Amino acid sequence: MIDIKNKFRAKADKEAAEIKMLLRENANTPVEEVVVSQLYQGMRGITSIVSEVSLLDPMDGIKFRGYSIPELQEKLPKAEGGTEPLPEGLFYLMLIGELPTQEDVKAISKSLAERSDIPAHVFKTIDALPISAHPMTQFVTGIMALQTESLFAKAYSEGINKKDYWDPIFEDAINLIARLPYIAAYVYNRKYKNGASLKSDKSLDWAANFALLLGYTEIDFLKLMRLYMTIHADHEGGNVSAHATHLVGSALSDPYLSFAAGMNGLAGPLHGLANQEVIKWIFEMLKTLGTDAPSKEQIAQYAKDTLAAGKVIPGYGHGVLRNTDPRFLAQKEFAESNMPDDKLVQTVWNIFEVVPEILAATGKVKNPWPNVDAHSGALLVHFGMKEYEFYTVLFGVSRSLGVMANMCWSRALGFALERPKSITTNAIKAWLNEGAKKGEL
Ligand code: HAX
Repeated sequence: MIDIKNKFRAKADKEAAEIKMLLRENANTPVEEVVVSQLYQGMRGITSIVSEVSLLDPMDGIKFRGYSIPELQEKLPKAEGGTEPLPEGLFYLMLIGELPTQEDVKAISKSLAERSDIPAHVFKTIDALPISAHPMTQFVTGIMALQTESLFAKAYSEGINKKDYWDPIFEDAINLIARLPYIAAYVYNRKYKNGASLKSDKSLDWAANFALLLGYTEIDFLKLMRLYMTIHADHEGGNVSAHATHLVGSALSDPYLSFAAGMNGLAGPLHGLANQEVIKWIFEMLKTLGTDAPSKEQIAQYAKDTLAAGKVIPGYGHGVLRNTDPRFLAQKEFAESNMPDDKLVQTVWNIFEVVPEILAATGKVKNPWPNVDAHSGALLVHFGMKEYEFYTVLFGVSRSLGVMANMCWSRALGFALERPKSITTNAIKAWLNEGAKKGEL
């Protein structure tokens, strides 16, 4: 890991020098016009954050350091006999900006396995919650309890030089990624498996060991976890979980505090919780219709009824994407190879055939196509993981890869405290009146 850390530092130094040059010549170059409606629409489309590790194209979907998901599936190292990329490889790519070798990936897997010990108080803190607490609440509570281990918080209290912030941040980031599967699996076993003890095999890669911790040993589930942990890792910097982590980190809150903030955002139904909402919506539909194989006509009517009741169709739509999410397609391909006859999966595909037209017909939904959450639940149910309230925790474990890689970059580049300007409607009105008087508007 020390080689990877040194390589990261060298890359960050080079990039810091490039940004300095860029700013010397372009500090006051305007980026784009912001219109009044954007202030009221969640800042949609306003370019305001630099996140080096991934970039989202509205039509082509996410690219990690320039590589699309199909390219990653081809180019990232795989486990022996595996068909899916290893998420450690994606982490390396996001962190270093280059495709890793098999050896680089092995070094990360080994380091993660070595760093995965968790102090007992973390589990005791989770145990203080009622078993009925949502898995995301239990997960975030565990992460907060783990904050006692932050090397950055300790170094800061001892007066670390700001040039060295990146070092304990880097260590915290890797330690956190190493430990999250254990916290997640503890929550799963506590809530759904009568507190069964965790079984791990530290010789396995990170995602496969996570599958084992959750009690799943089927080889295809291990493959699914590698794919799942790869495709959910990052979605550029503006989505709620990435942005919240970045924002809180900009106050020099340590990686544990920052990641917990991001996870609280992921737990919202318009963001990561959508993955549980999708399967809940489908299960309710099957129950209402009294069938496990609804026709397209039945699905269409159910979707229309959902809209008429003033609810969203979960798993569809996006703040940036304007096309079918390649993460949906990667999961569809996985299902086509591994479980083409699964009835729930077929229902997901039938929903994909009828819902976009219905959403488009509303005339207001900007993206009627499925996002990542539309497919993931059906794959998990296939392998027996029916406890859908847990799904967002899986998403969260994966998301740590992207937001932690990004946090390493933010501190290594010395990014500033985030502090955008807010404004009142009265101030907007005054400004509009002023402009109208001067004939500028
Ligand atoms: N079902 C019903 N209505 C929808 C819709 C959907 N799937 N998607 C958008 N709309 C509605 C919006 O609620 C909005 O309605 P109002 O004008 O009445 O407020 C209108 O269409 C315009 O919205 P938009 O501009 O197309 O979409 P936004 O950028 O405002 O919102 C959301 C993007 C993802 C929040 C939205 O599409 C949605 O609520 N989808 C369902 C929930 C979901 O799947 N979330 C997960 C998104 C991906 C993600 O973060 N994964 O973790």
